[in-house]
Amino acid sequence: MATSPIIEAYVKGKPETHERGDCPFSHRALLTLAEKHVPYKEEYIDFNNKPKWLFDINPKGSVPIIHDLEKDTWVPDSAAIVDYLEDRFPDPALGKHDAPPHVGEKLFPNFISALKAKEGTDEESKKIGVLVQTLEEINNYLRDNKTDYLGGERPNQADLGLAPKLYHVEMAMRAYKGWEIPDELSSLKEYNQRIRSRKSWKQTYYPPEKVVEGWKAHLEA
Ligand SMILES: N[C@@H](CCC(=O)N[C@@H](CS)C(=O)NCC(=O)O)C(=O)O
Repeated sequence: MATSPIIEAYVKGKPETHERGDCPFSHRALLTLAEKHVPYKEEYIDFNNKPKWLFDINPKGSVPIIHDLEKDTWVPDSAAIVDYLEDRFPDPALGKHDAPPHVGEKLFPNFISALKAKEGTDEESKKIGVLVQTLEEINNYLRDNKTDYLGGERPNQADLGLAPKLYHVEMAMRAYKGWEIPDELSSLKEYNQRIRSRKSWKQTYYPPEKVVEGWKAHLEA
């Protein structure tokens, strides 16, 4: 018998076709629900036609947002959501949104700078260099600590925050720059495969094409 959902998770996607969108912040919230085995139901927000209630709950109009159906509590913002879920469903513990280790914290801004840099310019090489340094920081932590996940033997919130962003880095840089994570960063590459083979990842997966399509609009802007 199917378990009734306790949480509704509103994420980027297509409500008509129930297709999940390419949001790394939504992904973190969904991974947290999946890793904690919370019964939840996904609802999709069409970014071209956001419902008015979304702005009443979150004036920024961003997702993810969760609705705790038992407590009738609404929580916007991925960091606040994972903190709420940690208190509400403490087992298994994943830590709060700022759980250590604090590595790769500049990953997303450094990736966006590299992605947006004009092709073939010195600026582009410099920005890709900075991105590689950030990836090295993550790689070296995993390598030196001989650890499967940033959280240790199991993922914690440092992993659930970073892994969806690493997915965007790999898929968007490959598609738009013909760039691959350097082979020397083998601990990072193995880590990406390891976390992507988890049940929680498979349950919350969206294909690389969604990532590529999502960044297209930003690159044309
Ligand atoms: N600080 C927010 C950021 C969330 C965010 O930027 N979400 C994007 C989608 S990935 C969004 O909803 N953007 C609104 C829009 O593009 O209209 C969080 O962590 O939840």
